[in-house]
Amino acid sequence: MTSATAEAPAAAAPSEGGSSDDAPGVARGADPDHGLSPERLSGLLYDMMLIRRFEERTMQAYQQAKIGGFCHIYIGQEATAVGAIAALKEGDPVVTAYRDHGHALAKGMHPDACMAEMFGKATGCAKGKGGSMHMFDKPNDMYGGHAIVGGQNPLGCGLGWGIQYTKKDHVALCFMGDGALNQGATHEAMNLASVYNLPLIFVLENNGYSMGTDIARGTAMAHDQRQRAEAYGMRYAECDGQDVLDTYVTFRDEVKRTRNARPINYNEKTGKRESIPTYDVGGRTPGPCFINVKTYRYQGHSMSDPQKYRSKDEVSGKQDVDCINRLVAHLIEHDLLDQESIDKLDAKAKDAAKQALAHAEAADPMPRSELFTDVYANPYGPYKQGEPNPAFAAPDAATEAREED
Ligand SMILES: Cc1ncc(C[n+]2csc(CCOP(=O)(O)OP(=O)(O)O)c2C)c(N)n1
Ligand SMILES: [Mg+2]
Repeated sequence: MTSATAEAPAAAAPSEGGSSDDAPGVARGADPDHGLSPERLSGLLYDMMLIRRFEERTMQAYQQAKIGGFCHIYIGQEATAVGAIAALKEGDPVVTAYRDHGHALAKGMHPDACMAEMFGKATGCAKGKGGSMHMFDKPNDMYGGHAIVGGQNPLGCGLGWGIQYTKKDHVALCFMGDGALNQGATHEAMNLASVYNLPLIFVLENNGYSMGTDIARGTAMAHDQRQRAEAYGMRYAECDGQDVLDTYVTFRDEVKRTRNARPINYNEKTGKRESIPTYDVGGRTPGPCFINVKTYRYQGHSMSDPQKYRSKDEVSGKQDVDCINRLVAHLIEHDLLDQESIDKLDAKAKDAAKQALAHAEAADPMPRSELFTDVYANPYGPYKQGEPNPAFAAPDAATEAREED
């Protein structure tokens, strides 16, 4: 979770700016606990278990038609959100795409609010108006959940710029899928982040597919994303997204490098740039960064996907290096956690998921009076600024009760 951030221990750091030649993996010569306390190691495991158990319940509820609309399952990718977000400190903002339940939970959203949102209930994080793709949680600095592919990337720039403008020492994480790589908005955002030297990390959740399209079919130079980052004068790193410790260590180091990004050649007094910035292929330290996380989703693109584009063997091969099993094996091998404690964590995650489902089922639906709130500054629409549009006026209690009959 976001709040407890480990101080960077003597790290088996990836080389400056990362390197595709580094063999990613937990065994980079560092201590097996990577300087993390037993509580923090248990926290990483629990957060991944919670996402998995929560989404198992989500799939069940979807199949029973209790959840409507599109629903994209994150199972398999848990180590990405958990490892990356564990490297943040409280107040560091996150924005992501529509496959967002894992990020929301890792950022500290209550599972009840997350499940109720999918059920369209009043206690959902967005009062049930956003659904699965729009998990938003301002108190935990989770800025959504965005359905337009690549649409979150300019928003990530906005978060980074806001941090810089208000002179806070935060870092923004902007997650995107590989399908977003070729969107115009992504290139615009990467360019701006570099020109302004924003405290922003673009996180490529590279699960190899954009719906049913293999990354290599739709993305030029898919095998070498370093060049994309370097084209914008940005640092580049990559990690094994099925290994939460490798992901954590990579983000810990890059977050540290990015946190102090400041405007380049900017005169505080005149408010002007005094000279034209120069760029290196390795990017600036501190400055924005692009991290390529190699991961994999086990389920289909959404809840309705016959998955004809990949073989069962391919999926089971990836499940063999599952992020949860891998951390469990690592913790046991190095005597960092015993089996009994691990079983307790899983039982706790199962209980939390079961409770979230029970909460969502029992919660009240969003009342009709909320239909036009949080949509426009003028709650009844942009038709006549400052005056409620009578056609959309909230019904009185008697009308609402009649309509429910
Ligand atoms: C601008 C835009 N174009 C097309 C779509 C339809 N669409 C929804 S999801 C998706 C695939 C995106 O894949 P990726 O970014 O790799 O994310 P993943 O599903 O793998 O998490 C597409 C093309 C969309 N939502 N927005
Ligand atoms: Mg993808």
